[in-house]
Amino acid sequence: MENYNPNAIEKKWQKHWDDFKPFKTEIDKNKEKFYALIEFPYPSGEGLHVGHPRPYTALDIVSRKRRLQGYNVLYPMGWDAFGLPAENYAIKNKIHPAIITEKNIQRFKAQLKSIGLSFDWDREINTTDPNYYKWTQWIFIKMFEKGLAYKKEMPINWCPSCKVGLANEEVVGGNCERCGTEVVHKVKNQWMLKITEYANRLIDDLDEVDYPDKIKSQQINWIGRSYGCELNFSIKDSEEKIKVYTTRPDTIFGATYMVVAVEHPIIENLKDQITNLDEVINYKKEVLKKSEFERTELNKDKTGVELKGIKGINPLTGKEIPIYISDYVLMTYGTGAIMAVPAHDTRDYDFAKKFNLDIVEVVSGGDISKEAYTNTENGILINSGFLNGLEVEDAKKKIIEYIEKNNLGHKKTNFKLRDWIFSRQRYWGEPIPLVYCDDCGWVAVPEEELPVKLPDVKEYEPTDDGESPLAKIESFVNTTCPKCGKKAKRETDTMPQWAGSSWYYMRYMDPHNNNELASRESIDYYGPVDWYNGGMEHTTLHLLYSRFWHKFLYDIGVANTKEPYMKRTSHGMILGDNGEKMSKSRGNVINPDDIIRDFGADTLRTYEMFIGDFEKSVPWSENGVKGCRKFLDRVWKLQDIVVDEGEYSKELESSIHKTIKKVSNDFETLKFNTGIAQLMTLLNDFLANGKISKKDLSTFLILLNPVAPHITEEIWERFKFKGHIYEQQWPEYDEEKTKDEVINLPIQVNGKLRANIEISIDEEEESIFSKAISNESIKKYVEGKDIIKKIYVNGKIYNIVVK
Ligand code: ANZ
Ligand code: ZN
Repeated sequence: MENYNPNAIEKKWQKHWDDFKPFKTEIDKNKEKFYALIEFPYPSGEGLHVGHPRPYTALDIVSRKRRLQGYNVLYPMGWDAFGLPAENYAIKNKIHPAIITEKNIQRFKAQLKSIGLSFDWDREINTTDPNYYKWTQWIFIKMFEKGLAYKKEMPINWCPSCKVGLANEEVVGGNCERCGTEVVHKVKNQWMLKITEYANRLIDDLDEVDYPDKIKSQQINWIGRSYGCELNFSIKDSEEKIKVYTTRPDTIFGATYMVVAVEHPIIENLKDQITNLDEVINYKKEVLKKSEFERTELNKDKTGVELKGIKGINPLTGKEIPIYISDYVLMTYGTGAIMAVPAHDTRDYDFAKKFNLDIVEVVSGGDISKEAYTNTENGILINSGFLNGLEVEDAKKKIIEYIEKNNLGHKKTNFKLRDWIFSRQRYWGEPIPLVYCDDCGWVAVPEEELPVKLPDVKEYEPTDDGESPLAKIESFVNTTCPKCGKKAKRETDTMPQWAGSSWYYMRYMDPHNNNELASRESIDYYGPVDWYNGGMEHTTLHLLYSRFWHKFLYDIGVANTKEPYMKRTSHGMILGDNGEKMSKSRGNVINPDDIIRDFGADTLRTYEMFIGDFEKSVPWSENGVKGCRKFLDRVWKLQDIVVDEGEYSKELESSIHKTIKKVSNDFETLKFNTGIAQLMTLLNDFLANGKISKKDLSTFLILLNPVAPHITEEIWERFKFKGHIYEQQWPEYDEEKTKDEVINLPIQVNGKLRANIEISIDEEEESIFSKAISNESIKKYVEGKDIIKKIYVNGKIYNIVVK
């Protein structure tokens, strides 16, 4: 028999799958559906890197296995193709982004096909296709009609390098998520989406889905729901009041000063009473230069200025307390003002130390001479009048009752989440489908006129003042008002990159529909996504955004479930062989094309799944690749030892049933590596046995097929088994036969055989030893003697040496 030659085999099967489309999905109500989804890629100019196939192969394995188990599997692929890189390339090379994007897509697609992924290519989508973004625009208009899209002048995060506004989610540590440049604030008129309206549901509905805890808690923290109360502090000799937001009303007796944000209106309102107004204004100017990130950094030196000439009054102690402005209080959260409780809040503590302010302990249990006592769960209230002696939770209830009864304030839930800044001043995105009319205001483009297509432009360069390149195209900008017919102007901002991906999973269900984003029938059948794998970095971006859009689509009767994705998993990164992130500059990038050329796609797939824990980051290893290729070489050799027709070979039966069980289980629980290891063990058993039945072989091939689809189909065909593997059934196992086998183990004492005892094949040495020495025929040789050595040859013999 000739050697294993993956290149020839793999091309042959890829062509076969292209021609016969065994992975094409149609609605079939007699079959249970399974919808597997992986995050569709941005088709960059660099092509695929070895990180991409890891999640793709993982869900390909699950999909192939589920098909064999009788499910109707939807496993689609497409392109998230709007975005800055194509546009930046266009600026540099004066080539239209659509042309570059198309070229990149063709390359990506060829690469994906060369890996043998079982996508239903007839459902391919592309977010930059007008037939697709027509529906992205349609959803936006629905949101606009429901008041969820609104335009607002506000300071936004602005990346001076990308010349584009960013959403909060796109700012990481004060820097642009994309290019790392420090973000500045710029006041701009922006389209906003009211994601905050969904804040509670975005937290509460997480109970319904199977996501890793880490993802759930990251979303929950990002949304940042907190329960507290708003309450008014009077100002001495003034009608003005300052409303504060606190989550710790129980600590109110310890509020020894107040802080308001530098933007707080009280400064303007009481400017005649404030005696150090110049100092205040200067400080404000300094603070406004800083980013929100810098302002709220925990470990920095505290700064601030007292508003001299005015005093607040603590409504519970009746004491006059000073009022400060400081950068650590933000105007954008709560009420923009706080009651400061230095004994129990770290930032207040640092501030009080610096400005020599009173620190009054109101919950006992800490040592406030050293630091603020913040984790007061088990504390007891002190120095707090009628709250004294209570535990924190009880004190909260009692004080809120008091506050509400005395009209000082009321309970309040707050969120950290802000509305989604949805405008981008760039070319390569979906045009926002609205028109401005002097008489009618903002008017939606009528549905019949969608999509609003991106016009051709010559200059893609955004302007420094933050105007989209579209603003320069008169023929695009000037239009008529859909309502009154008068002259009107189009919106020239485009949507952010996250728009198209916020609903793409739905389009896959019915990708060619020209009348609806997807038919009711297809949504009812395929929805929701059963298993969605994607990057951890999208937890508070795409994953959150798409859950929001889905909930909106649910509210307007398009979606049929509250949540889009029933289960979410996340893969670790593949690092360079030096353990660092793969990057051009480090020179450690591995190109999957090279691996496929030198070792074959099946080796690449096997290796990417065998490389380590799916959820962990792991370094690439050339030796690991070679090892997987060797495994497949040995699989190929199985052909030489097939001897007869019959059922499972008696000697191998138990191994086979165990393998079916383990592989079936491991492929569903992200343990692809141990599943493959089990297949390697079974292969060893086969080769050690020296001969196998056709039934042994066919079962092995089906089990390995999801991981290595080409070689297994090829061997299947060579043995003239019926049809193709993709038409077979996943094997079943017999629980009884997976039980550990019992063997008779010869026991020697000082090298002489004295007994045989029954043990199970996996039995621990310790247990074998105690069985052996309590055996009657062994006892007499060891009793009263010193045991100086024990030698166990796994499953073969046990020798005890005594003196
Ligand atoms: C008094 C207090 C005592 C507070 C105490 C905390 C601990 P979360 O949980 O994140 O919602 N705060 C309120 N508005 C603020 C603003 N605009 N800028 C900065 N800080 C603000 O945090 C709520 C707490 O953060 C509030 O409760 C308030 O300080 C502060 F032992 O009030 B607290
Ligand atoms: Zn009009």
